Amino acid sequence: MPHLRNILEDLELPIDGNGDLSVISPIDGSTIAKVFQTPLNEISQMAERSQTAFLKWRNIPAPRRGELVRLWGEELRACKEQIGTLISFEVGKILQEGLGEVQEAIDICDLCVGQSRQLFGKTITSERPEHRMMEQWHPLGPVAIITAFNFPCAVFAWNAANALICGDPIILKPSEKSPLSGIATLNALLRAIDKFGDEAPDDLAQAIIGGATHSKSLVSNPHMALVSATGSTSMGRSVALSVAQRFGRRILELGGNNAMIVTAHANLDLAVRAIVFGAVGTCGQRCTSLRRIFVHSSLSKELLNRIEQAYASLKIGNPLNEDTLVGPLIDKAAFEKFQSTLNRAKSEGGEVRSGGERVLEDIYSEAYYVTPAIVKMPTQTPIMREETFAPILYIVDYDDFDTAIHLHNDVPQGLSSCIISDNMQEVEYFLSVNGSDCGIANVNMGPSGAEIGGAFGGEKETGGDRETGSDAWRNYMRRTTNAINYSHDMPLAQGISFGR
Ligand code: UN1
Repeated sequence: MPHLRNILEDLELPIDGNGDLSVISPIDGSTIAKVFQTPLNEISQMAERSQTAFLKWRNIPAPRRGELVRLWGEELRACKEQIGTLISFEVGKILQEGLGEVQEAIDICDLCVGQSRQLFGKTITSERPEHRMMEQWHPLGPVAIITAFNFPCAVFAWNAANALICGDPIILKPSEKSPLSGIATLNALLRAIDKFGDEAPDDLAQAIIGGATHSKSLVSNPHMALVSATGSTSMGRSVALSVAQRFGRRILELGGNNAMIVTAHANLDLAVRAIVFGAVGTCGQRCTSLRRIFVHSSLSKELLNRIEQAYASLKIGNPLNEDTLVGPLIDKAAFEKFQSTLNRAKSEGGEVRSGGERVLEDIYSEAYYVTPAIVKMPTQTPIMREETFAPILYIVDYDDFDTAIHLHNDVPQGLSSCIISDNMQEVEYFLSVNGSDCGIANVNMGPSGAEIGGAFGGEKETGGDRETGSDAWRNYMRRTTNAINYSHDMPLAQGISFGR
């Protein structure tokens, strides 16, 4: 078993601090560290310093900014094992997933190094003679990054790597439930900044430790040109209103209620493997976790049996043990929500086929391990339309494909989705405008485990924005459209004749 104290030391994190925020390990409910919250009255000064850093950083050529992100990736490679383990301690995800999260951070650094040489604008043909039009992408300004407890390293890195190559300083506000993994990821960045040298301004990367009040103060600060926030829909709504009030920009990554359609033409071997990882990975605490299945009634019985079998062999326990597949829920509140949701599902006609129990209470009285639940529902009832951040998998039978698509989309959230089918028409329909209404739509795989190369995000109450790869970098820059007249005349657009 790795020694937490050594890891904290290696990652330059507080060990004997006596701060006002206790960081609790969901593994056993023990206190990992007591960190100091940032005094609220310091936030506006931090934002001002970030603005000062911006004025310098925006003038460093983008490929040089990419070099800093390359160094960050190197630093993360060097401490992948430690941060991955710390994520396990702090979030409760299994070590493989903790390491995978750090790998995601390394991958986005690699992507952004290349992207730093490709912040392309278009050249546009002008309707006027001897004119040229083009667009340029300029750095935007300081970026606030507010992360959720479940992905403290990767989601921070997705945003920070993009922001930094785009010429923007960052201020991180990690979740108060898992601040250490975020700070460890930031410390790796600060080491990279040290190696990068004088070209990097002071305060290029800062962090605020605290809760919702801290977030509110950061979000409303006019220096924060972009606020990128991951978390619940209610948090997102308040961020959206505050940022809109001052016409700031935002990237919101909010709730998901991700579903799978298992059609009559499904390969059930693939389906079962995709379902298990999607529904119980990270103990059902990913935005992209699988929560709903619509299965064709001809395969329903067999699928249910096979999922039940697979669930029966899941090893639940300490996420640092090599054979564990399901770690704990983050805290007591999450467990209570898990229970109350199951009770509501039952009252709406659901049958809990397996799971739903608290386990290992004798060993970990202060931690919340549960058996992932499979709930057969008569149809899509109101509880299924809500996101519960826990391993609850609802299964509903369908007879015709259109109904499955309708139920699939008939929820307020729109993050991720998937279909299991070997039938080309079904698959293409699911991917078409009439199919899934989500930001992510996968075929013959689960809804989670998105790669950083694609744009990540979703529609409706998920927020509507995109981060990580593809052209998401544009969110961290501002576009100027330029028209250049190289003639000796002054023709007007639209053929307007003005005065002459
Ligand atoms: C999240 O749950 O907040 O798609 C992010 C996935 C990960 C990212 C999830 N790559 O599961």
